Amino acid sequence: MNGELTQPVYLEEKLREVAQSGRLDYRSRVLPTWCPGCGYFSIAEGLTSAFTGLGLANENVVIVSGIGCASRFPFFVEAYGFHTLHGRALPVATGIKVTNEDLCVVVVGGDGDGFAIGGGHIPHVARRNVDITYLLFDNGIYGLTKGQTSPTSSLGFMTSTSPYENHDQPLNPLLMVLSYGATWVGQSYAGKPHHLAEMIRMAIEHKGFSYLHIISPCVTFDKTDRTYQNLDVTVRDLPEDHDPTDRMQAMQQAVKVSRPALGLYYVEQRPTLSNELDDIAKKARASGSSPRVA
Ligand SMILES: Cc1ncc(C[n+]2csc(CCOP(=O)(O)OP(=O)(O)O)c2C)c(N)n1
Ligand code: SF4
Ligand SMILES: [Mg+2]
Repeated sequence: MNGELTQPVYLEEKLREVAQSGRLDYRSRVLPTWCPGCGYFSIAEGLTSAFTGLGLANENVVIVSGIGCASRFPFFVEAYGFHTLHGRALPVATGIKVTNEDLCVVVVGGDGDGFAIGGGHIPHVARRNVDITYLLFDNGIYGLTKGQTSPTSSLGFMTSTSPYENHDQPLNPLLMVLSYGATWVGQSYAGKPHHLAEMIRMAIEHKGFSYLHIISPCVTFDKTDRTYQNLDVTVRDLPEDHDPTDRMQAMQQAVKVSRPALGLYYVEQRPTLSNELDDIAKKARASGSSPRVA
């Protein structure tokens, strides 16, 4: 037997090792209040690993959220944070980014926050290519309010608001965001923490609007559908020959909802909203006159 494997691992040593890795630099003193086993812990770990990998200074990061279990995130990260209103994180994040281009702006929120009450904002950040990262935590349920059916709940799913099974066709967020013109679209899963950390890092590095869909189990209110047990066997990787510069190919993968594919669906470089605003300002200065109003 390999002697090294029999060496005891002491907690103090392990904690020192984690502290030296730099990951704790992005953890605030507020301990997460999520239920034990919630997929969101894995996302928090992925985000702090991504920040460490990118070497981002805490004071250059802003986490913006709406309302929900997912949206408690800013409290747990040592950075600037803005816990806004339900569904309103994206317009606030847009304002932050266009007024201070140097900041790394990350929006976090759940499927209810993003695709129910806040669904009207996503097309506009996508088409305007606002240079922010949107991490959408999809547990297919309203976790914070104790487990109601959400716009991404599966057909047949039973909750307190669909006691005779959900009859509403679920939305397909990946397909929607791809059709809105997002310039970076990917998918990951809370059960694959290394994949998740890498995808978050890539999303933040992208110049423009990056949308990362993260499938995440709500272990308290969903015991039957989006469980680790079920997801571990249904998720798959995107095919090796997938071309992420081809939006149609990305859409063809996005419709395969029974076997969700993980990875980078689509990427494109296009001027950001701030680039366009600079251009408009230049034109306005050059014209020397007030803009014409019809
Ligand atoms: C204007 C408004 N409407 C409704 C609510 C109640 N509410 C709080 S969180 C939430 C849904 C949260 O679900 P989701 O965004 O999926 O987040 P999760 O808790 O699952 O992480 C709702 C409906 C609210 N806070 N404000
Ligand atoms: S209720 Fe669900 S989503 Fe909310 S913290 Fe608990 S397990 Fe996570
Ligand atoms: Mg949810």
